Amino acid sequence: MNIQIIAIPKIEERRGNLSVIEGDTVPFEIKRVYYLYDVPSGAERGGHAHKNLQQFLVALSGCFDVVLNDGKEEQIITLNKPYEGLLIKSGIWRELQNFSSGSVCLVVASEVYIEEDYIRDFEEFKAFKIS
Ligand code: T46
Repeated sequence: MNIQIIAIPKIEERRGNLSVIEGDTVPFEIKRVYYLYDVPSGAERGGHAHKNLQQFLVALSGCFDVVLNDGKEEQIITLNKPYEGLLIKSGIWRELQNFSSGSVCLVVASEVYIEEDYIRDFEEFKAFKIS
């Protein structure tokens, strides 16, 4: 599947840790950053794929599961470390679930927000994958 776990450099000090995402951390030019927080227990996010967008997801706090589907197979990745992230290339259906209390999901994106880039219907996604 076209995903990858990428380590984020960590600078450890007695006064705490610092991690930085910059140009060479992700394989795309960073155009947008957003984050999911205050996700209620049992709520799910995502439930779509992107035609072009690449994204890098990091659990800045807490943990959650990312269910990925490339049209052929499903894979579940649990994110729970602020010093590693999940690169999701284009054309992959994702659902985010099992958010722990207080969790924060940082998303670093390769493009600005374009609603036309979304495929929000799973049947449409499967048709997109075989076209
Ligand atoms: C993804 C997961 C992890 C904006 O106005 N600008 C933005 O940059 C984004 C991301 C969203 N929005 C609006 C569009 C909707 O009215 O915010 C609302 C919620 O968006 P959405 O339902 O797409 O949110 P999630 O959490 O289901 O999905 C988001 C990303 O859209 C998606 O690409 O992979 O987070």
